[in-house]
Amino acid sequence: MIDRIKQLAEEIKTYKASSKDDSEAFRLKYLSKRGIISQLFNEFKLVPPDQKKAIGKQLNEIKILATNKLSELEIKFHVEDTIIGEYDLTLPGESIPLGSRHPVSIIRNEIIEIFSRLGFTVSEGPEIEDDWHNFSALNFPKDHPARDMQDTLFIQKNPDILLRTHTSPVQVRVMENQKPPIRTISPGRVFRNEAISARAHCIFHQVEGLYINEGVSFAHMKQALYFFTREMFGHNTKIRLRPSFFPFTEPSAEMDISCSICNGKGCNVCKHTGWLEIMGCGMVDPNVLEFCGIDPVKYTGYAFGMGIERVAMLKYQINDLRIYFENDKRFLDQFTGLY
Ligand code: 2NL
Repeated sequence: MIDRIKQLAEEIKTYKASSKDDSEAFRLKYLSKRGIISQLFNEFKLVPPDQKKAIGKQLNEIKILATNKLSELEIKFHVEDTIIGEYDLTLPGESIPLGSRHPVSIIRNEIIEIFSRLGFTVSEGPEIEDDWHNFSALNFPKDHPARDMQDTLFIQKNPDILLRTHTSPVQVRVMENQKPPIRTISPGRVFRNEAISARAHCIFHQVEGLYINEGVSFAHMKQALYFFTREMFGHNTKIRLRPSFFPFTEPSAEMDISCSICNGKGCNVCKHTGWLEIMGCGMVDPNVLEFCGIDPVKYTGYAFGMGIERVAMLKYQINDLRIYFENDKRFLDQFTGLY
């Protein structure tokens, strides 16, 4: 048997193939189920035990030899298969252009990423809301103008069902369902009954943030928002807070950032003030905590809200809101490669 294997090894080494058919013939002859090597393995069962070790080794070697030879032949004649007429199928294909991420998504992801570094989680909720979650739990008086048909898109009156006008209702639901400490942001689509212009749209996106714990102060809020600003707009960006009013926070403030276009010197973008308004914020009104089942004596919290389109406008120097919703390829293509 040893001699037959030796002879076979010689045969395999010197096997001459000049086509794919020859290569297939090689496979059938040596490596198929009924091929020579398979037959030898069958005969191996009858080999006396004292010879099994030596012959087994030879057998394994011949099998490896044949397998290697076959793959060599297959690679050699593979080309025949890959050229059809004048087409070489091995050539790389033409690349299919990928789409790009929408600037609103890019900025949203960036905001989420920055606040996640401060321990904020992401909360989401329904776009269709009831009066309680969108207005009443947020301390809006019954006759507040925001509740007006002119500002809010209603789906149903009495009981009122509406398209959320901010993402605060998401945070109302978080407060109703979780115990402090609560540290979350809620990005999402919001709806207002507005005439569409360069500065207003009936659909836009917001990120709101909420931190509730024992001993949370206005100073904590300032530092968190300052950190966010420097990460988002660059480490030399300054902030300032101006007193403001929201039904759901007390005290309330508007935050401005120093104009990144003119470095605060004054230009068209900042209307020669050196400052750009970026978000509203404040300490969560104790009424709101109470409405949502959180003890306002034990806990305090800060909250803030910003428009994503507005942040993107400042960052990318976009001067018309409508362009976000037109999906003009010339606009979208400028964000290729950003995530
Ligand atoms: C703005 C102002 C703000 C909040 C949103 C908030 C949410 C809860 C409780 C208290 Cl549940 N406050 N959100 C607070 C202050 C300002 O947004 O101008 N947004 C574009």
